[in-house]
Amino acid sequence: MTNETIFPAGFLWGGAIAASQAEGGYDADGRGLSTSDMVPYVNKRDYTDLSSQMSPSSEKIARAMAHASAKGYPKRYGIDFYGRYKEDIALFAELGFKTFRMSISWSRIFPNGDEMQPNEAGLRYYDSVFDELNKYGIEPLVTMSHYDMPIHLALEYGGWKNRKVIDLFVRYAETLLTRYAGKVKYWLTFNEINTTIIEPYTGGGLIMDRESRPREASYQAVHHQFIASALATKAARAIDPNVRVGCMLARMIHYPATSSPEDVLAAQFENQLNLLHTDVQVRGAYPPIAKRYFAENNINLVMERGDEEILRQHTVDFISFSYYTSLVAAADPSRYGVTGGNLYSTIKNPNLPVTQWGWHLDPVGLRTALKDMYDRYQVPLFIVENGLGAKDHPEADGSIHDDYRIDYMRQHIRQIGEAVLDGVDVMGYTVWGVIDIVSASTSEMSKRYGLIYVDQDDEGGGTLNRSRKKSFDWYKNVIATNGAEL
Ligand code: BGP
Repeated sequence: MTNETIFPAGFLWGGAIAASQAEGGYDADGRGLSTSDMVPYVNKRDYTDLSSQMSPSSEKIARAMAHASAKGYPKRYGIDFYGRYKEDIALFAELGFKTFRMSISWSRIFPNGDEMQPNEAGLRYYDSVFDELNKYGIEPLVTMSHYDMPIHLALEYGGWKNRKVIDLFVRYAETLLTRYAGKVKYWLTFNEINTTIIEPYTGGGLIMDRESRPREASYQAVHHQFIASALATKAARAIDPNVRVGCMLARMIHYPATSSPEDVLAAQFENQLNLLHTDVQVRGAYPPIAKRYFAENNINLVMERGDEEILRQHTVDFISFSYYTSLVAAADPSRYGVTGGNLYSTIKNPNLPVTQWGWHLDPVGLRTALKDMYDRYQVPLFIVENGLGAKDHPEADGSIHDDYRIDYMRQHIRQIGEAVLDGVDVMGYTVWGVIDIVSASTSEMSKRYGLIYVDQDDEGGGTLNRSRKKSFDWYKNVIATNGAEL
């Protein structure tokens, strides 16, 4: 029996990957080394200490630069989407995708990042990928920078802390917008732009052992990314008026640890700091809270004359965001044995189960996040990342009964439907890691999100063969019924 669907006609169902976690081909056709190529695979890491994994030291980077192969650096080989994109896109078409979220590897287009001319072989590769998607009627949704930038810009310029990188990014963005006008309608500038605050190397190319004032450096970097994003948005409108540009936020919704007014205030503050990034890119200005926060944390932002006008004039058309989990904030996090403050808080929520990686399972939080943001901004919202990282275990016949992933997606899609009934304008949903790819934070393959299994292990061994998990047919039906059958 087909239920009446809640989802609007034209709802953009699909899936998402990132170049640095999927492509491989790290040195193919003139591509330059990227920040993501510097992160080695380290087995049995402490998941609460992601920074050691996601933010390599200068010494680690020097060692990686001298390592002239892909072995031991999972993001250099990914799952060979670079060579197998036609096979993978055929699977996405079989799923019935309306859209496919991917990113462009900046160093494939500008190997060092500061060249005057782009690498034609890199541009040609993405022409082929977009042509393949459009052949199946799948709308590309493209992120310009998803946790990667040419390592040359990190090493020689200091990453996004250097204002000169703005012009280099705008040159890159204009190259993409011009080349792919008519092929790409939906653009995102920076993936999870708030990650520059949480993991400054991953988000902003900052090498933290060179930074004497890390927090100030991170906010200076993200300010430059705000300007770059606004100028890229301005360029988009000039080059191809048919495109729509979105910002992209890791929505990290925080609940108060108790109903005490102090804990409520602490949670509100964390949510304000998170939404600062969408405030700037949607409303066109820093929120009032920023002034006191910067003053109290000795963050002296250097803004140039005209910056405020740029931000005000060139705001985005829609908000895209990732949602995986919810967090807990407390006025005194140390009462819960948490030393690093509330950001990326590890305070446990006693009302919620957790994943194998300790992330709270909270589908209702997605509805809350959607309602909060729509109330605040009244612009269309797009969930471009949501999914369950889990250790999948193939049966003897190779099949994978990932009912846990179906259940996760079913519960979260149900809550999106509730938000639609609440009046929220939701553009679409792209499940994260539609095909197994290298984990961003841990560089593992065993943290699998995919509806498509890839035969590759954490050390890079395996056939790379693709196979459909149980969730593949389930999601195919969700799309075919426009969300009526979950
Ligand atoms: C988001 C990133 C994605 C993806 C996802 C899952 O922050 O935008 O790139 O990796 O997190 O995270 P992980 O792969 O670390 O489990």
